[in-house]
Amino acid sequence: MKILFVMPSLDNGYWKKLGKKVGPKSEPLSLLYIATYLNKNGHHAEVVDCEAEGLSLEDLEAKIQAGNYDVVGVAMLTAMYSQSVAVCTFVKKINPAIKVVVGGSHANLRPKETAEKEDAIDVVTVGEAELTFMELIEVFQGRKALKDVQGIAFKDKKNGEVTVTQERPKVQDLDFFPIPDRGLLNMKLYRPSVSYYRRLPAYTMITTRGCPYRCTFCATAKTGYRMHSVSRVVEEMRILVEDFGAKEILLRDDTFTLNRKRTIELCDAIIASGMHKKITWDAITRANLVDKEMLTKMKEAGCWGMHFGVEGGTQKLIDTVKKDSTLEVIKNAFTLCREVGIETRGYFMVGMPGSTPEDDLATIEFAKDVDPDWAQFTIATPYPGTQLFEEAEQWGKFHTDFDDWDKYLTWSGFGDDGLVWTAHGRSSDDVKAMQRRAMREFYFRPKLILRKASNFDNLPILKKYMVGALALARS
Ligand code: B12
Ligand code: SF4
Repeated sequence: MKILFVMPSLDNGYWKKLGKKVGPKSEPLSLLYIATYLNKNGHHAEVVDCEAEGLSLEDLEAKIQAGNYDVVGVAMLTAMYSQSVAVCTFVKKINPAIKVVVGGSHANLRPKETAEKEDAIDVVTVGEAELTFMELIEVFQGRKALKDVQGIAFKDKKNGEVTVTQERPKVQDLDFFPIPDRGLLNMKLYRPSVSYYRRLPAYTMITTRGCPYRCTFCATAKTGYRMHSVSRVVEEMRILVEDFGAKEILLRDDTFTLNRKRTIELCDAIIASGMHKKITWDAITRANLVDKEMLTKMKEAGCWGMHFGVEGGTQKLIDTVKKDSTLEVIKNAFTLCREVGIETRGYFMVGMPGSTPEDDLATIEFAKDVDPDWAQFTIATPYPGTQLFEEAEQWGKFHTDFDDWDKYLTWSGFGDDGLVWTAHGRSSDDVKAMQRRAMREFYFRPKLILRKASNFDNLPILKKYMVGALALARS
C-alpha cells in the first residue's frame, strides 16, 4: 500500500510575530519512526512536512493527486488541531477513497472526542503507532476488522457510534523499531531555534521514550521509561554524521539522565567510537538526576548544553505542580553544570496554578539568581490528558471554549489573542505582560550580556544572539 504521512504547518501566529528566523524547524521524528517501520515491512511510505517545506494545502493537493496514495496519516498535537483537521478534510475532498488516519499527542489524549467530532477522519490512533499502523493496513486491505486493532478509535459512519479499542501494550525493546530513515526528508531544511544550537547542521534524535515523573502540566507524565541500547544510539549518531553531515545533535528525550548507569555507558561508548570529536550535543533532564561525575563524563563525550525544567521560583509553585523537587536541588544542578563547563537552559512558567503576580516576580528573580545561560518563560497551559487539564476549573478558569485547541500555545504573550485559561485571580493581559517582562528582565541584564559577549568565540553565535534579542526587543 502507498502511504503518505503529513506534518501540518505549525504556525499559529506567534512565531511570525517573533520573527520567522527565531522559530524551530524540527524533523517530525514520530512520522519517520512509523514510515520507516512500514517501509521495512514491505510497504511504501513517504513523509511530507508542510511546515519545513512551506507547503500550503494547494501544494499538498498536487502531491496527493500525483502520488496515488491509499492512506494518508496526519500528525495532531493539540496546538495544531485545526491545521490537522484541515489537511484531513482536504484529503477527503480530493479523493474520498483515501483512508485518513490521525495520531500524535492530541490524538493519544482525546481519541474518542476527535473520532466523534471529525467526519473526515477514518481512524484515530492511541499511543505508539508503528504496530497499529501495520494492522490498519491489513484492515484497509480487507484482511482484518477495525474492532480487532488495539490502540485506535473510530466512528461507525452509519450510526455515528464511536469505538475505542483496547489499549496497545508498549513495545518494551525500543530497538525493535528501526532507526528513523531521515532520507525520507529533505534534511537541509531543518534548523533549530536560534539559541538552541552551537553548530549547524544540528539534527534531532531521541534515545528513550517516556517519563515516570508526575508533573501535573505535562503531557508525557507517568508514561514509564524505555531506552534504546547504547550501541543503537551510537549507530544513529554515526548515520547522522556520515550520511547527513551533522555537527550537532539535539537529544530530545524527556528525561535523558534518568538511568545514571546507562548515561555513563552511553558517554563511554560515544568517546570510544570517536564520535565526541565529530559532534557536540545537548539534552534535557531533571535537576535531581545529575551529579558532578556524570556531568564531567557528559562534557567529555561532547555535551555542551543541559536543559532543566524549573517551572516556578517558589517552593509552593513547584509543589503545586508536583515537580517533586526543591529550589536547592534545582540551583545545585545549574551550579554543577557551570563548574563543569556545560551551558544551561532553564524552563520556567508564568501564570502557574495557584500563582499570584508576586509569585511570577519571584520566579523571575529565581531565574536571575540561578542564572542559566538561556531561559524560557512559557505560559502555564492545561493541555488535555494532563492532571492540570482535569483540575483546570479548580485552579483557574477557561476564557474561551475549552476545546478551542488552536489557542493552546505557551508563547501567547507575544501574540494578539487572549489566553485559553488563566489561574484564579489572574487575567490574560496580566499573564501575557508577565511573560514579556520575564524574557526582557532575564535577557537584558548587563551581567548576562557581558557574559555572552565574552563567550562569543565566533560570529555565527553572536549573530544568533542578536537575532533573538532584536526579535524580543521588537515584541
Ligand atoms: C520535538 C518536539 C517538538 C518539535 C517538533 C514537533 C514535530 N515536528 O514532531 C517542536 C519544537 C516544533 C514542538 C513544538 C511544540 N510542542 Co512539542 N514536543 C516535541 C517532543 C520533545 C518530541 C516529539 C517526538 O518526536 N517524540 C518521539 C516520537 C517517537 O514519539 P511520539 O511523538 O509520541 O510519536 C508516537 C505516537 O504519539 C504516534 N504518533 C505521533 N504522531 C503520529 C502521527 C500519525 C499519523 C500517527 C498515526 C501516529 C502518530 O506514533 C508515534 C510513534 O510511536 C515532545 C515530547 C515527547 N516526549 O514526545 C514534545 C510535545 C509533543 N510537544 C508539546 C507541546 C506542548 C508543543 C508546543 C505546543 C509547545 C509550544 N511552544 O507552544 C509546540 C506545538 C506547536 C504547534 N503549533 O503544534 C507537548 C504536546 C502536548 C499536546 N497535547 O499536544 C509534548 C508531548 C511535550 C510535553 N511533554 O508536554 N515540539
Ligand atoms: S515535566 Fe519533565 S519530569 Fe515532569 S513528567 Fe514531564 S517530562 Fe517528566
